[in-house]
Amino acid sequence: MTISPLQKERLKYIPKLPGMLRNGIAEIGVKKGEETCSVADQEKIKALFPNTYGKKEITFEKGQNTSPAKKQVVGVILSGGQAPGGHNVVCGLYDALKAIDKENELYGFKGGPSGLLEDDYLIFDDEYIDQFRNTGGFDIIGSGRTKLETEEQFAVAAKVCKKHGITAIVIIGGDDSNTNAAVLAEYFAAHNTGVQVIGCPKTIDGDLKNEDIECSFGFDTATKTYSELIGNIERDANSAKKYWHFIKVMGRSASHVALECALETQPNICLISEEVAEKKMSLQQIASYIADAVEKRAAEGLNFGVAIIPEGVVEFVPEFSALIKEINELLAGSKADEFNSLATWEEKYAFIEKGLSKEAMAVFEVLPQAIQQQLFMERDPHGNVQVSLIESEKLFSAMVKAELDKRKTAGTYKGNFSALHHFFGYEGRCAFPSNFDADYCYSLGYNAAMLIQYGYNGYLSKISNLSKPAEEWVAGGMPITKMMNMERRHGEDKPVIRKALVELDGKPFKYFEANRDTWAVNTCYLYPGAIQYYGPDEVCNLTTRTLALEKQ
Ligand code: FBP
Repeated sequence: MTISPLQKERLKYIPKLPGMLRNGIAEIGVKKGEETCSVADQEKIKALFPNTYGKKEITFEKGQNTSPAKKQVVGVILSGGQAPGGHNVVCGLYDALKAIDKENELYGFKGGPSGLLEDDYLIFDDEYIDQFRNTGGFDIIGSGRTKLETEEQFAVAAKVCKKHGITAIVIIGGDDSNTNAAVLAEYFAAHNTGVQVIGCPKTIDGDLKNEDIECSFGFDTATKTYSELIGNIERDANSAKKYWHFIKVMGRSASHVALECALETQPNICLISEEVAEKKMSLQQIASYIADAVEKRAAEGLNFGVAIIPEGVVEFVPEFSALIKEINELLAGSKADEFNSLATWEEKYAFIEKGLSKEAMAVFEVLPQAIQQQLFMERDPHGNVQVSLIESEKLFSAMVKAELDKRKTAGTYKGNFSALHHFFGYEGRCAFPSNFDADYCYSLGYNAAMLIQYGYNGYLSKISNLSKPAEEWVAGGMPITKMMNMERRHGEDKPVIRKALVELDGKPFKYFEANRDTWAVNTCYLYPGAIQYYGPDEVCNLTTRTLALEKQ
């Protein structure tokens, strides 16, 4: 097989482990910390997790390895969206298992959690795994979004584990997948299966973080990749001086990705969904806010700019969420067929006008027609509007244009506004992991093997002190139940890991807030360039600005 020169070099890269895991397996001891309790709803979570709740947090340290000798047969699953570094989690896990005992085995369940249920797997060996070291993607075994959440699924999983003599399952996933890992761990413990479950924090969205987990893996590489592209666009904008670029960046719900890209590139505008919700901003208010910057720059002869739009922003606009709710009701059940049987958009529009409340219609009316039609076309299998597919970068640029047209008529705006649109998401999810993600992920996997060896169940592999060089990183484990609270999901109260949204009183947002007015009007672009894998520390071992600011 032909591989690129970079891939060839990256296969040789030796990921850095935390100092405490570098001493050889025989010298890794455990330091037990305090007993834990969940972040909220302690009594309810305790009742739901009687076997796995309240366990102690642990840290590994240089010392005597006291784990009992036991052959391990481990199964690993990649769950959800791709994130750079996933392959290294598997490599770290494999290397540690083999270092503990050459007879240990690692099964990879294919295509996500469904691989476990369907007993679809491969068994890793050196030759296979060596092709994937330090590479992006999840193609080593594939990923999927099947949720492991029902008793029936758990029973099937237990049966598959028994068949292969599996002693532990490692689930590499986001907040939902790790919530399910905790429920599976509880099931396995309650049914005395002897199978442990360990989670690893993955997602480019960066929303699986808390006082224990400093960041999820993949966020570093994905945001560096988007920032490179945004910086290149900024330089193009500043060269041609004729376009406003509206750039949507991934992040299903939280705006961590948008905020990090803004900190790295200093664009003219970056919306933060959490702030939009806090201030209860309407679509028109957002459009006016952007139009103000366009107008001010035009007054200086700067008819160009860059605006970053977080993928999930429209769901945070209260009036828009209310509109979506009404549309979902309007088309519930057989009413969808009635709507679909209407031949023309005019007839459909009349149907919508009749069905929506006055308030919802007022929001609907101001949307560009393409977006109006999208709201009625892109439905999920339950018939609901798929908000994530809405082209919000186009929505806002069209609304800004309409606002500027009004200002032109009023004589306050005299510039030219020409918009281009981009969506950066899939471009960054499978990039070669940065050195940070390569090291972090390898460490998470290696550490997961140590947690298994020491018999822990329902723990998240935890590597902290990440803003420091890898030598000073701290390896250990945290009971997943510690991160849980009760939330309303699909009409039911469920125990879940709390999703971390952007904190408006946190240092990264505060830094952005203090600078954004200057960035809006002046041209302060930063050009981060491509991820560097080789060279001086200052360019190839940088963490994210978010992490650096949080740890200041
Ligand atoms: P995870 O939460 O599973 O890591 O996925 C995050 C994400 O990349 C979001 O940023 C994006 O909205 C979504 O996945 C896209 O999902 P899909 O890959 O199914 O198109």
